[in-house]
Amino acid sequence: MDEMIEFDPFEGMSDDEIDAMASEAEAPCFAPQDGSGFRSGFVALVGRPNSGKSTLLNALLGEKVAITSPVAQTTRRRMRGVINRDDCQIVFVDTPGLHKPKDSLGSELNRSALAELGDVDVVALLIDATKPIGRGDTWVAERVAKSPAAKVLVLTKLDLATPEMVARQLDAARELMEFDDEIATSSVAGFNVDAFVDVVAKYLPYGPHWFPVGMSTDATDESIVAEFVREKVLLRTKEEVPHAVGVACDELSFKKGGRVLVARATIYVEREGQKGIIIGKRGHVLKSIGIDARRDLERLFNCTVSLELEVRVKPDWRQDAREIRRFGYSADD
Ligand SMILES: Nc1nc2c(ncn2[C@@H]2O[C@H](COP(=O)(O)OP(=O)(O)OP(=O)(O)O)[C@@H](O)[C@H]2O)c(=O)[nH]1
Ligand SMILES: [Mg+2]
Repeated sequence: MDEMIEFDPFEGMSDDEIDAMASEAEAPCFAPQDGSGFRSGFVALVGRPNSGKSTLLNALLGEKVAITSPVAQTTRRRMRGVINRDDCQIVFVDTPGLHKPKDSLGSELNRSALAELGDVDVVALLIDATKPIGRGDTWVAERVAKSPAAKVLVLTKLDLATPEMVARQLDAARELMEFDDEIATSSVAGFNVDAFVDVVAKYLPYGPHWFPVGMSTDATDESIVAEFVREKVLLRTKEEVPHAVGVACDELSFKKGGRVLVARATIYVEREGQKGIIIGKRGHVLKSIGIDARRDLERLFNCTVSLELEVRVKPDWRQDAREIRRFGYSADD
């Protein structure tokens, strides 16, 4: 018979030392007993179009990374913005506004926003303090309520609302669903933006940095160029035109040791008439789109920007899943 060699992993340890080792093994990672552990996690900003999600993301980051406009469905790409504090790292996810879709693009935008509900630690439901709560909000709240994440009500645009409006809106929002927390903010006035960070930080699990500390967004330089150009189109056109516009950045490079950004982008529309509107008389609309987009890009990239723009027609691209994906507006991107 083979001789058995007995191995005692606790050899030489006292009972107290063994107990201490066992309780250490059970303790969750990064969670010291004194509560000083590092927290990290994901927070989705969701809500109806125009509720102020992207404006809040920019206010949180302290710089303009996401595009914003009064046009519904401004945001088409989910974008992550990262905040680093000594005690936590919070990844905010800006999502497209939830709405009743009219085309394949609209359905894709909804899919993209709804996908976040199951994937984050906190869902922040943004509700505009100045707009009556309606059936659309009920539809959104029903979906948010099903998320396993903590739910925070964020009343937005406080600078535009009277205290009476705020009180009424809070009551109406509380009727929609049960929230774990609530806060009223104004991104424009910078009111309660930091306090919102404090609120969501409480609901994050203990965890590591998910993104390098110097990284404020996961958006590529190409997508930022395309989106900044699209924002300027949204701000200059009306009715159907803003919705029919898709922008692709065809070329981007940094020259002169990073002091100059050279980019080329194409603005796509669905009809010849829309092309004429975007170019304008003697090209003046397109020129001003380029000037304004360049100014914002120079501020963000902190360098000189050379931007070349072109306008093309791509009939009915909003109904074409392949084109939607090519622009980067697909929920799977
Ligand atoms: N006065 C004021 N206006 C705001 C505030 N937050 C957002 N807005 C304005 O509201 C409009 C919509 O803001 P966005 O941040 O683009 O809204 P969104 O929820 O991202 O919209 P979608 O991307 O279409 O879903 C813009 O014209 C913003 O300037 C605020 O705190 N105060
Ligand atoms: Mg937005």
